[in-house]
Amino acid sequence: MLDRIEEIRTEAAGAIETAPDTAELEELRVHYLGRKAELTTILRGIAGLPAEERGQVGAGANKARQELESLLEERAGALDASELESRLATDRIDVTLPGAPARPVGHTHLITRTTRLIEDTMVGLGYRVMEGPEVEHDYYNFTALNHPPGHPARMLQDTFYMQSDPEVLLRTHTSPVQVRSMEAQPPPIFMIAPGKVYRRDSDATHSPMFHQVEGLAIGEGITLADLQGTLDELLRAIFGGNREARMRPHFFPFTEPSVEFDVSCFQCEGTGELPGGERCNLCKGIGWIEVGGAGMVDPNVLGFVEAGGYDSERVQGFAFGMGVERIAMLRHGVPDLRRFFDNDVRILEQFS
Ligand code: 2U9
Repeated sequence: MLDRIEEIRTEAAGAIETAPDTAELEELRVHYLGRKAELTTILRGIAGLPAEERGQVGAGANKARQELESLLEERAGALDASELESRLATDRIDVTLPGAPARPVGHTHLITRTTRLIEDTMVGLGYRVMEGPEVEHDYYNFTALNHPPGHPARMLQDTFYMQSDPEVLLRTHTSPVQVRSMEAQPPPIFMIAPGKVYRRDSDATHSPMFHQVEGLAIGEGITLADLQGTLDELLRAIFGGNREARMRPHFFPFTEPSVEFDVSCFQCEGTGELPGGERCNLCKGIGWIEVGGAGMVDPNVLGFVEAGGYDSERVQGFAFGMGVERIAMLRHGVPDLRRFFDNDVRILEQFS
C-alpha cells in the first residue's frame, strides 16, 4: 500500500509540475485529490486496515495528500501569474484610438466662418470684437441711434417687441453694442460688433433672424477717406484679389453723410461682361455688387454718449454695417438664404 501511495505521489507531482494551464491543473486536483480519487479512497479505508498497517498507511497517505495540496497551490500561483502577464500583454487597449467606425469630423457653419473671416481681418486692422444683448431696450436700439419718434423702422412690422413691455425688443441691428461700448470706453474707439439681429421679414433673401457685422471708428481727424481705405481692405480680404469699394449716397438716421457701398464684381473683374461677351449674371452687367451701408457717425448720436467723452466738436468717425448671410451667399454662390437655417448637414459638407 505504501508503495502505491508513493507511486501516486510521484505521478501526481510530475503531472502538477508540468500542467500547462489552470484549467488542466484543476482537472489534476479532481483526479488526484477529489472525492473519487485513489488517495481519497485509501484514506477513507484506513479504519478497515489491520491495526499494524493503519499508522504507517495513514501517515503516508496524509503526507502525500498534504504534499500534493501544496504543490497544487504553488503551481496555481505560478500559472495565475504567467496567465495574467500574457493577458496583460495581449489585452492591451489603446484608449486613444478612435471609435469604430471613426466619427466624421464636423464642419463650421458658413455663417460662423464668414463672421470669423471678417473678425480676423478687422482685428488685423486694430479693431476689437465686442458683443452685447440680443434682447434690447428701445433706448439703445433706436433712441440713442437718432431714430426720431415715428420713424418707419420703429413700426410694428419691422421689429419684434415684447408684449409685456413695449420698451423691450429683439435688436434689429447690432448698433446698440456700439452705443454700449462708447458708454464704457472713451475715444478713440475701433470696434466691430458681430451677432444675431431680428426683423419681421421672411423670403429667399430675408430671414426673421440674420447676422450682421457692424464696425465703428471714432477718434480725432477720422474722415470718409479712412472709411474708403478700410472698406477696400475688408472687401479684398473677403472677395480676394484687387477688389475695390465704391460708395453711393444713401440715407441712414445714425450717419451723415450716409452711403451704401458696393464691391467690384469678382466674377467679371468689374467689367460687367464675361469672357464670351455675354452680360455678367452676378452683377447684372453693372460691374458692382451692393454689400452694405456706412457713413460718418451723426453728431446727434455722439451727443447721446457725450458723458463718456465723445465731444462731437473734437472727435468724429465712421460706422459701417454688412449682412453676413448676404456676404456668404455672394462668396459661395448660395442662392437662397434659408439654406443656412434648414439644418441640412449637406450644406456644411458642400462648403467644408
Ligand atoms: C453707431 C453709429 C452708427 C451702423 C451702420 C449701416 C450703415 C447699414 C445695413 C447693412 C446690411 C444693415 O445688415 S444690413 O441690413 N447696415 O447699412 N449700418 S451705418 O451705423 C452705426 C452704428 C452704431 C453708434
